[in-house]
Amino acid sequence: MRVLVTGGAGFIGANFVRQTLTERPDVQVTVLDKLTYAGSRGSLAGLDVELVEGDVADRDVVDPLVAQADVVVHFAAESHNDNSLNDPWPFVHTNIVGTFTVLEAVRRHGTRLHHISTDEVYGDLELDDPAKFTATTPYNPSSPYSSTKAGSDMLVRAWVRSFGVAATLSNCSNNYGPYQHIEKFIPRQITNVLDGRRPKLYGAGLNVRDWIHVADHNAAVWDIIDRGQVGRTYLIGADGEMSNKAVVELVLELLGKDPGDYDHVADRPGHDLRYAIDSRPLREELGWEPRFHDFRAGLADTIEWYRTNEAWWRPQKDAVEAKYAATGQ
Ligand code: NAD
Ligand code: TDX
Repeated sequence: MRVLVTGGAGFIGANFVRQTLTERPDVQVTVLDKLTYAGSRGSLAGLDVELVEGDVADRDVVDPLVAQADVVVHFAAESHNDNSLNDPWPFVHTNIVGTFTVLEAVRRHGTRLHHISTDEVYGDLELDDPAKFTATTPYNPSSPYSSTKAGSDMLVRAWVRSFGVAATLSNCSNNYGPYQHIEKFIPRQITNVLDGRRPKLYGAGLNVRDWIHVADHNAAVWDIIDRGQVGRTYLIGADGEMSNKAVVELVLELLGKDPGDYDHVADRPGHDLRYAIDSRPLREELGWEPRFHDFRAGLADTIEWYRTNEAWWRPQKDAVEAKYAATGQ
């Protein structure tokens, strides 16, 4: 099987490629990635993959790659909410125009597509709401990032219905694990502590995220490609709800520091309060189960990865922190 992975030099995509090559020797992987600030050749180092450097919104690049593939797994996106508040245009370009470009190519060539999306398309929940997001929760995105992901999902659904494109979709909760860019919450705090800086919590830190290990997300993606129903949306989550405050305190504790040794900084404008995924259909229909049940153990492994892979993140650290400092974060 020939798989084209867009955004395969980013966090989840690179883990997907690594996992696929380890677990599926019959799969040949080509990565299409623009190598933006978020993509890195180093994340694919030592792997037997073809890396094509190009823009997923460029038809001339995308079309011949899709023509050669049996399946396209579309991870490529601008992915960081804070960046989308500072400059939304790349989000419209990559997330909307890029997904349109992929859809037109799979339509022309009859290629199977799996579209990767986020739980943020559903907006947020109150802290005490017993409800969780399901595939029928109305879309209500809050940020330029989540609204462009919502737009991309709508395009995929329309291309399935109007043109018979063979696509599945998944909306996953917050991922953690190796190779995550240090602009994101967990790796930012880990590398802050490793670098002798204090972790930074937005606002009071009561916001809740539903954490899942990246390996569990990617295992679910393969289950959907293998056994999912075309046209369906699957929600991926591992019942990992935790407040940001609790996560920061755990990072500090696991690194042997005082759990209170962090700063409260400016809150994110429009900050979603809580996300929570009901993943029962994925579990009951496709038999998926997360392997990383213990967040503490998964986080300890992740900390160890950042400790032993400083060369991967160190060159970015000062610039990332300078950018945050400019917005009081
Ligand atoms: P990331 O920012 O780490 O990686 C994105 C990759 O896409 C990078 O390698 C980047 O170079 C590439 N890219 C960006 N613009 C491109 C373009 N125009 N053409 C080609 N490549 C381009 O993001 P991530 O966290 O790995 O997220 C991957 C996907 O998963 C995204 O679609 C995101 O919406 C979705 N998702 C992420 C999470 C999460 O917690 N990180 C959760 C749910 C869904
Ligand atoms: O320094 C920080 N301090 C802090 O308190 C940072 C960077 C974040 N936060 C908070 C904001 C969020 O409540 O932590 C939480 C997680 O923040 P991010 O890592 O920026 O993730 P989030 O905005 O929840 O979005 C992530 O999950 C869904 C991914 O970045 C998205 O791509 C994905 O769709």
